[in-house]
Amino acid sequence: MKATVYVGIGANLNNPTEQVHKALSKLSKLTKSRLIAQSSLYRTPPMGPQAQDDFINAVAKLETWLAPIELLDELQAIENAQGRVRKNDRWGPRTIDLDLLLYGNQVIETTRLSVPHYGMKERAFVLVPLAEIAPGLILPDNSPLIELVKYIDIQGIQQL
Ligand code: A4P
Ligand code: MG
Repeated sequence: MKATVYVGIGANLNNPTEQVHKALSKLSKLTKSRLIAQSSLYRTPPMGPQAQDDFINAVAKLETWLAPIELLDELQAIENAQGRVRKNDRWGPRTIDLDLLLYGNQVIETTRLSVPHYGMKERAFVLVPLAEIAPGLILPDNSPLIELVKYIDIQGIQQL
């Protein structure tokens, strides 16, 4: 069955702007899927350890015939192809991070996958680009995206 999904993209190493563009290009060619919309790129202050560069963030909207876990596999393959090295430093620097934010209206809790992404409701670097391409979105828990955006701290978020 076809689903509308949103993917959060983040990078802060090795020319992050180029990393985000590369990831968007890969997403536009993803098997069994179609890229419907992409947000602007945003420069955002790091959440977590502050001694790292600013991030470049964006959000992509896709239609996909891939099952959630198949989509996660594809996203991780893109991360790996772009030289993502998984380290133990939580929220540390990365060449590319692709998070499955939403898969239709589904709520998924498995060992490999939590959807909606656990942090998305508190993160300006997710909500702002998401609201740019999906202003009318209602999350699976029935919260309207515009309500969430009203109350988050958007200081330091710069649309490029
Ligand atoms: N996983 C479970 N659910 C999902 C999902 N919905 N999407 C599992 C993607 N993966 C999901 O992910 C670890 C495991 O989570 C995966 O193997 C998958 O099975 P990871 O990408 O290796 O780990 P991570 O991203 O380092 O960890 P975490 O805690 O998810 O980090 P976040 O939450 O992604 O935060 N500051 C700014 N300004 N912008 C950013 O983009 N990003 C982070 C990382 C920190 N600070 C940031 C930003
Ligand atoms: Mg991640």
